[in-house]
Amino acid sequence: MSREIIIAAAQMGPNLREAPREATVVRMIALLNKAAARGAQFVVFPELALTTFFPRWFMEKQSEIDAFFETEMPSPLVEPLFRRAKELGVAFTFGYAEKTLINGRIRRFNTSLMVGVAGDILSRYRKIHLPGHTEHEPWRAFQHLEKRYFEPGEECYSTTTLLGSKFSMAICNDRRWPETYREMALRGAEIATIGYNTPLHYAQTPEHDHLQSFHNHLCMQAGAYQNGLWVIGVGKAGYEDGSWLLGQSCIIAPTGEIVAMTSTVGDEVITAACDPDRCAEIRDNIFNFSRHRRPEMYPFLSMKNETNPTHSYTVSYSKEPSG
Ligand code: CDV
Repeated sequence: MSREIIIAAAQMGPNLREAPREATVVRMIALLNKAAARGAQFVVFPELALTTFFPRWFMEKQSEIDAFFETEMPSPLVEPLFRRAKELGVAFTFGYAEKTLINGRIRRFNTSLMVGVAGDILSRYRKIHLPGHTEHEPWRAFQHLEKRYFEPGEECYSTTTLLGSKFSMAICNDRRWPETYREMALRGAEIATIGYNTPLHYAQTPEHDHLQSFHNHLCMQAGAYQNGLWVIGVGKAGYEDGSWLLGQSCIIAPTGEIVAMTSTVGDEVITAACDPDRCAEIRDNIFNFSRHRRPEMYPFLSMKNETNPTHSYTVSYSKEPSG
């Protein structure tokens, strides 16, 4: 029996800072309806789907920063999205800024949730690879203060069984790291979901700005192929509060082929029939881990950066004071 799942990537256009969050949720529900009308059983929304990409601004007042965070989920504002998905019997994943109390300490994470067909939260992922910097760097056209506003997630990638398949979540910058896909695949994941907000301008190496789209697909297609995974990469796109964000959201087969891709930088749904059994085309053959992989020959992979003698290379290459 086929385990095929119809998956939708629900790309979002810009969320402007002054846009009420209710209006954003209305747009997400419209995308959900459109996806369901096309038969989608699972819908993937972008990173920080409820707000503008606020790490682009340096803000000193914690109350100003906290205005972008959610303290409960589903919050009353987001509840209509959960309710509509449940009515439609559609599972979904989306990203948001999470503020939470852990052992008496307030913590903030860049988080995504996986929500099942009955509207229940099945799993949570907190972004592991936080890009950017912690201090205000006025030389940049805009800031990338994820390292200031969020703490890195402390839980490893995990898998969630849903619709008869194993899903794993990652967020934006995670997609550039080969370890992300390998860890997921070693855990048996068959479908990786990755929401992103990627500015077209990269301040440290602006000579790479024209490569943003290429690098986006390069890393996700390689991750899919080298690990025999479906990859669903979904952006928040378009001109958002003074910064152009990359679109080209896509659904990638375990062969590394893009099987669906958006063609606008606004709200747009694409779908594909994703058969998890196709992972075996890769995993039973060219990347059969148990037959061909040689972990004992890759000892540096398990070393921490500071104990790895080649780590100084990356430090000395940097042109600007921070990453
Ligand atoms: N939201 C992100 O993680 N964005 C990064 C940018 C800073 C390069 C990304 O990897 O797309």
